[in-house]
Amino acid sequence: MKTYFLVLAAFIAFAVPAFAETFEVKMMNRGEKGSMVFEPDFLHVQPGDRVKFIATNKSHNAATIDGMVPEGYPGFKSRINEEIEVGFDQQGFYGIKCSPHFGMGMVMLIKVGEVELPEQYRQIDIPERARPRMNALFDSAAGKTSP
Ligand SMILES: [Cu+2]
Repeated sequence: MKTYFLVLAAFIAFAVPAFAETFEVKMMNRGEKGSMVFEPDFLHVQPGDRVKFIATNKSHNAATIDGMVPEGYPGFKSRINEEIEVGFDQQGFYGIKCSPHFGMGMVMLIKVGEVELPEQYRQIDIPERARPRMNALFDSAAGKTSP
């Protein structure tokens, strides 16, 4: 039984990257975790997967946070109210903000592949109200709590 499970787990691990998925993230004025949120605010995807940012409510965008992207990644920034789809080919962690509501804590985190959170991400200077949400996301990404 145990051997069977391990074989099955190995099969799934190899099989998954073959099917690129597209995930949807809503940009909302109010969600389950309060006001000005990405929902969900944490995604674990595989290289090649895509994330579509949906303008559920107006006046939001999605942009990478400076210093919270893998080395060499140029970053992205959508226009306000724009619905964009971003492909994530490079493994690593991507901190995402809504530019107008960064100061109100509108952030999310995307983990691509099987990687450890770089410790320097916790040192990046972000607005005071974004800090507790980001720290919670870092902790859940590190497996300390569930998102
Ligand atoms: Cu916003």
